[in-house]
Order: sequence, then C-alpha cells, then structure tokens
Amino acid sequence: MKADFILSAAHYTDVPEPSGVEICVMGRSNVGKSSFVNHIFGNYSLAKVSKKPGKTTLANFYRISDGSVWVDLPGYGYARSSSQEHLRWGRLIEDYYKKRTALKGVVWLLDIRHPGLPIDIQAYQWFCMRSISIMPVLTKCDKLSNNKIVEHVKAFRREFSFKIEPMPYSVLNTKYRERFWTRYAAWLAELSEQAAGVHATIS
Ligand SMILES: Nc1nc2c(ncn2[C@@H]2O[C@H](COP(=O)(O)OP(=O)(O)OP(=O)(O)O)[C@@H](O)[C@H]2O)c(=O)[nH]1
Ligand SMILES: [Mg+2]
Repeated sequence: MKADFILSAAHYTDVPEPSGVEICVMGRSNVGKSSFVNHIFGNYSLAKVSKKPGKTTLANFYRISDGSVWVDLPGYGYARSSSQEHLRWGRLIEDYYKKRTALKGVVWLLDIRHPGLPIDIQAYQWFCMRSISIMPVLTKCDKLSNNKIVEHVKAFRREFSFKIEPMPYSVLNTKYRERFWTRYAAWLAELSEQAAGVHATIS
C-alpha cells in the first residue's frame, strides 16, 4: 500500500475537503503513531518520529492507494500543560473527532506494556460518544516476551469492549505489517459498505 502526503492542518479550519473513507491514527503521545504510519507504508519519510513526546503537532493527511485517506494526529495526554500550543492540539483533535463526517475508523494505538492507563480509559470514554469503529493496535510488542504479550492482550480485552481483536505490533518486524493489512482490508470493506448504506438512506 502506498501513501502520498496531502497537507498538514494546524487548526480544524485547515483540513482538506473530504474525499472517500477517512481513517485516523490516535493514541497517547509517544505511543508510536508516526513510527506506525512510516512502518505500515514502508516509507520512513512520511512522518517525523522522536524519542521525546510531542513530536507531531499537526494533523497530517495522506492519500492511500486504496482510495482512503489516513490522518496522523498529535498525541493526547502530553504532559498536563495549558500552554497555547497544547491547547491548540487538544482543540484540533477534539474538533477533528467530533466534526469530521468523513471519519469512519480509528486505528487506536496503545502501548502493549501499559494496559488500562487512566489517559487511555478517558480517551475510550470519549471515543464512545461517537460510535466510530475502532481497530486496536498494541505497539512496542518487541519489548515483551511472548507470554507477556498474551497476558497483556487479555488485559486490554478485559479493559475495553473491542469489536475487533487487539493486535500486537512492532515496527521492528515486517510480519506485523502483513497481518495488519490483511485485517485492514476486511475492516475497510465493512466501513465502506456502512458509509454507502448511510448515503443510500440519506438520498
Ligand atoms: N521498541 C520500539 N520502539 C518504538 C516502536 N514504535 C515506536 N517506537 C519508538 O517510540 C518513540 C515514539 O515514536 P513516535 O512514532 O514519534 O510516537 P508518536 O505517537 O507519533 O508521538 P507524538 O507524535 O509525540 O504523539 C520513538 O523513539 C520510536 O522509535 C516499536 O514498535 N518498538
Ligand atoms: Mg507522532
């Protein structure tokens, strides 16, 4: 799958005209969203990655070769700061999530090492306000043993009522990429069908 950069938006007023099914990548700051975007498309110049949280400060839009649009967002929960810049990120994420009608699916990234972080529970409650389909991805699984991976996947399942099985992921191994795309194809087909159904009902 190929991704081409469309534009970066600092404010919700800057987002592009919607076209096709839109998928966003959400998660705590530093969870690995930008690394995931680069790895999944095998293109390391797509998104900027950093060891320090707070690297992505804009909503970055990409056109995907299957016709969908992907959005890499700033992370939530970056320090508890009320600086103008952090308030802007919060507003951007919130406006995007609440207003963007093209948004049909969230690829939700969670650090596999930390099931049930309060900030993720809070984000989940917020996701539930708008019933958008969630594809859970558990990042940095290279940091756990296989036994721990199984244990933590169960813990995430207990914590959240996911419709889609959470999948461990690591940017250190391409086998995860293949698994993701297999699941994604089925998910996108479902989302596109639902979107077409809504349009049919409206028109
Ligand atoms: N070991 C390991 N490290 C990872 C993995 N994915 C990301 N990282 C590291 O985690 C750090 C944060 O990665 P980013 O991709 O910048 O995280 P982000 O969620 O985009 O962060 P913000 O843009 O600040 O919200 C970097 O040091 C990455 O190298 C992974 O699968 N395994
Ligand atoms: Mg980022």
